[in-house]
Amino acid sequence: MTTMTTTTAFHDRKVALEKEHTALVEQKNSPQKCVGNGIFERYTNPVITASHIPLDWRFDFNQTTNPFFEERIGINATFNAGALKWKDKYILAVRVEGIDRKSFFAIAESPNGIDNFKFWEKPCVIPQTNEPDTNVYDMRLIQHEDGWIYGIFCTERKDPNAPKGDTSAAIANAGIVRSKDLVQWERLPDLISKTGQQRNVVLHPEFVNGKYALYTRPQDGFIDVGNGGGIGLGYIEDMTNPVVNEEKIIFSKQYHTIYELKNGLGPAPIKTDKGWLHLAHGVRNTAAGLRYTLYMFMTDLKDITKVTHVPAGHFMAPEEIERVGDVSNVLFSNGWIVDNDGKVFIYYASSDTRMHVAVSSVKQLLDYVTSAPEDTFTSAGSVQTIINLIEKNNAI
Ligand code: M1P
Repeated sequence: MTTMTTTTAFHDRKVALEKEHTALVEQKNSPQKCVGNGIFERYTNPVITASHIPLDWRFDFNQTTNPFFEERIGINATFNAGALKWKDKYILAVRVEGIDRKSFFAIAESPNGIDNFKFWEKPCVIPQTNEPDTNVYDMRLIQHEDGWIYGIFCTERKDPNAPKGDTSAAIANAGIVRSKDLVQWERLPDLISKTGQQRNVVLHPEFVNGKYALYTRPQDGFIDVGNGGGIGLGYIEDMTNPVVNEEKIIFSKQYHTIYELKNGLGPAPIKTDKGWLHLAHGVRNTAAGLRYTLYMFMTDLKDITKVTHVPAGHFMAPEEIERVGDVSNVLFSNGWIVDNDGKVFIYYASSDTRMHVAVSSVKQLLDYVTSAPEDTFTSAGSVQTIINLIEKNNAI
């Protein structure tokens, strides 16, 4: 290729990519046109995809060292984002996964919560403990009443006891950072619990009897929860020495439900005058592999170990394009934002690939959680639940 051609290649590709990127990031979003279920409204476009990642994270802009304006660093996926309303902006702490399979965190902000999510200048730098993380993911952002913003995430390392030749055995635990500005992060020790591995660990936003309350998900193995599992609750005296001595399972996995195989809490719960609203994921096995759906439940305002309401089945399941991705048939959420007017932005990822938003309100979610029928755990029970509704309607 002549100098003239490389010059043209560099220039043309740079201009075209910048135009394409700006159009994508600034694309307006709108609710899907269907009437829907009345509980939430899905939005048409994903809010963040791998293509939203800034060009200067991926391309060398020096014409001498990158004459063809080739991509130097590929991004594979953007998903499982923590969320926070901060300084009037809708903030996502996105799990960005490079083509090298490593995940890291990057903050993106939007002025309205539904579109125009733009990444901050650089990805988050997470300080290491004495035992460096191999991979980090799924950060929950929690504004705690102690004044810190906590980021609780999964840290994964190779299992030192893996048999020779086993290159995939890993150990998962909860890593903890905190910040006042979402730029400088203080790394605290990883969670110390007695129940094996941990994923989906979430901090309750308020003190409970003067202690930090932590939702956990103990598991025997890296993928399989084994004999463990369920959403647990434990207490910590001091986040700089995060020892949980006891975990009480407050929501177990259960036979023939959408959380038969495992479950895990999503974002930190939302406080309402009727109780704490929770969003979680449930996992069941199928001939086509694991299916992850989202479900909701409510716990008592004063006794957060007490589950008071659980609508049967899923709250949200993968639909259309959401079904397809790197890990297909998965919806996962670890972030939602409540506005002062009660509007709730539910940020969810589909198939470990991209981020979406659905919008609801505290009133709608409370109505759903307290009025949708609970599981009867049998087919005959499900039929009776439907008949009860038909007869109620007939009586109008
Ligand atoms: O691939 C689906 C999800 O699997 C894990 O979630 P869990 O521990 O509940 O099974 C996590 O790796 C999560 O990031 C991923 O989305």
